[in-house]
Amino acid sequence: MRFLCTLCLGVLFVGCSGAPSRVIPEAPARNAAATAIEQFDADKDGLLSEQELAKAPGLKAGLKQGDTDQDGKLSAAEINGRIAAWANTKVARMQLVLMITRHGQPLASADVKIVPESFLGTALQAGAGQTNAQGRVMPSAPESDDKPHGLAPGYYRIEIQTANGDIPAAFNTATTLGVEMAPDSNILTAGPLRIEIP
Ligand SMILES: [Ca+2]
Ligand SMILES: [Ca+2]
Repeated sequence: MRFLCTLCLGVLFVGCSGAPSRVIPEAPARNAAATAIEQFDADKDGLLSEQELAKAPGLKAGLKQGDTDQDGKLSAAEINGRIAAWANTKVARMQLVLMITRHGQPLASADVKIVPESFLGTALQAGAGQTNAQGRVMPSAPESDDKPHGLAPGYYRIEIQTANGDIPAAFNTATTLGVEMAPDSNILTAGPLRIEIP
């Protein structure tokens, strides 16, 4: 059934098998939105522009989804709106499927880290995984009885590295890649997130 859900939706919602969803305490810090503004609002207008969000690729990935007044920027209220939306879904963890290619070919055996944006606090756990021969990976945070495979809703940075360390910094130490893990994320509902490394 889990497999079927993945097929149908591209994104697996915990609880889609009909079992009651459980809310896991991987919740963002209460002051997360204010911290984000504090960290990234370089011009001090109280809003985060696309340019300012270059330093927070996870949040930037959620710009379109969170920008309810459509001014091209995120306010603290808009970020709080997304955090509330994550909580309202009562989804504990969701699956992220990545397809990674380099020079157009599947990138096998690459280590992938999915790191929560630091302003979210310490409750969210980072995910990890390694690509298979097809360049596919479904990273997961550490699992336990009440924490199934996958990632809690949130804003995450994506870091990709290989054993010989030859992947450009824009894909790892200075990553420009991010994702908003949310059931209504327009990135995730489109299917696997495809990443091409030059
Ligand atoms: Ca600003
Ligand atoms: Ca806005």
